[in-house]
Amino acid sequence: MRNTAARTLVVSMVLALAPALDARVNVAFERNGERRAGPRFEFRVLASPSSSDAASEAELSIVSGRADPNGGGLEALRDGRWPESADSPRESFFFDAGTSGGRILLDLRRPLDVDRVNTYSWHTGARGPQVYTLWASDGKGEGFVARPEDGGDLTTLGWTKIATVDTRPEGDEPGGQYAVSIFDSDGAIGPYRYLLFDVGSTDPDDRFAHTFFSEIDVVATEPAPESETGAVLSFEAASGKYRFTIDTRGSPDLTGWARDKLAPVVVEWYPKIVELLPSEGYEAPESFSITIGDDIGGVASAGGTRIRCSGTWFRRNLEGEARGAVVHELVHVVQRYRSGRRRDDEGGERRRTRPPGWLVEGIPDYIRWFLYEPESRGAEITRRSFERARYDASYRVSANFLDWVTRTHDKELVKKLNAALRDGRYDEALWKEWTGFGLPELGERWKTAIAEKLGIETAKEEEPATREDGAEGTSAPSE
Ligand SMILES: [Ca+2]
Repeated sequence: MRNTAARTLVVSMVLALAPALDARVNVAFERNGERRAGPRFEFRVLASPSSSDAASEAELSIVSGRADPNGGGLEALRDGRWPESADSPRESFFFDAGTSGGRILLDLRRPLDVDRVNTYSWHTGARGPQVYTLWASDGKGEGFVARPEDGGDLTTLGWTKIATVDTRPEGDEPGGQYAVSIFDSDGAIGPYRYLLFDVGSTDPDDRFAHTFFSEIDVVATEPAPESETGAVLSFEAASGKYRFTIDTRGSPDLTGWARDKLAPVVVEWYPKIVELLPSEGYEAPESFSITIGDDIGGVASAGGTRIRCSGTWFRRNLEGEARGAVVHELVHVVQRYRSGRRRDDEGGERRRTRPPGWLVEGIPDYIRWFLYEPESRGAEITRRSFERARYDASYRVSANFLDWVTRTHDKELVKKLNAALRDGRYDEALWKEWTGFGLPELGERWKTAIAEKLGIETAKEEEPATREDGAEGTSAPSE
């Protein structure tokens, strides 16, 4: 409430209020003329310099330009003290006479929510007003240059222009005590670590016209932790060949888990899945996104290159099936099976076969349960699930069937199936071609093998199942 009131005052009373580059960023400044300027550095509206702001702990350095050796150095700008008279070089910082100004870097040492940047100056002549451009950066952008010495476009070096400041009075003597306040009318200016003051001369015809800066204050607060706000995390896999993001803004408390536990699995397994499922001329998507949110229902789903995960389900299964569910969806991102029509080599149209749903879901569960987490034995057929087990029952039951055919008949089965499905040439006859058995017969042989393993044929009376049935536990992820 106090802030709002203060801003209203700023608008009505300060010398000037200029809209800056971002529509919400304002530059307010106030000048104490000769009579009012005094050692108390008090202004009608704007605050006096502070000794307890974030700049006190910041690192200040000159990026370009030369400090006037008669000045007090950069330390004078953050010591919370101000000059006691209008011409106090040792308590001020200013660029050297005869130069065109320079750049001052203020490093907050970590990203903070910057609410205000205040700058103060004092001199009786052309060294009183302030002329500078304020740039800011969180230091995280691609190609960020922390110390841009030369001209050129700073926006291409990871910097954002915050405001241009020019407090020179028109048609009046420039001397006086100046306070500048840069603020956002709608909250913080932004989460920034670096502030760059690109300082110019106040009069190109006067070689001494360099502002006597008294103090720089940065009003900033620690940003809310990611576990409260969530984040959009970026990652690379296969040395940068693949890129993906994980957006946890819908489930902020899962941010740490997403970064530390989920991302490494995706980094390792996405390239592996691409290798497992090649086909002629096919390039798997190079970027995809994973969104985790409490507003997302079900378990997880994939649409194109977008994976969506239910935050509420994931939260309950972090140590269990959560990561495997994402591995399953990653397979969908790589599969890219299409149905419909396509043109054949002669330009004629022919119908593609529609990929059977049990294979569309069985292949992801095969990779998940038998390659990614075989130790979990999550796709085993048990005595309890045996009767209802069919090779085309989809998800983990079909995965079990695919694993059995792979082990007993064709090590390349899933690779070949995937290629046929993706190319739209899948045909049930392929099973006979690859294994010597038709699909229904393979299904029977698979069940017979399971029965032998479980001792079902020899058991006269089935024992009651006592353990949790892994094959029909948690609902399997759906596409
Ligand atoms: Ca200060």
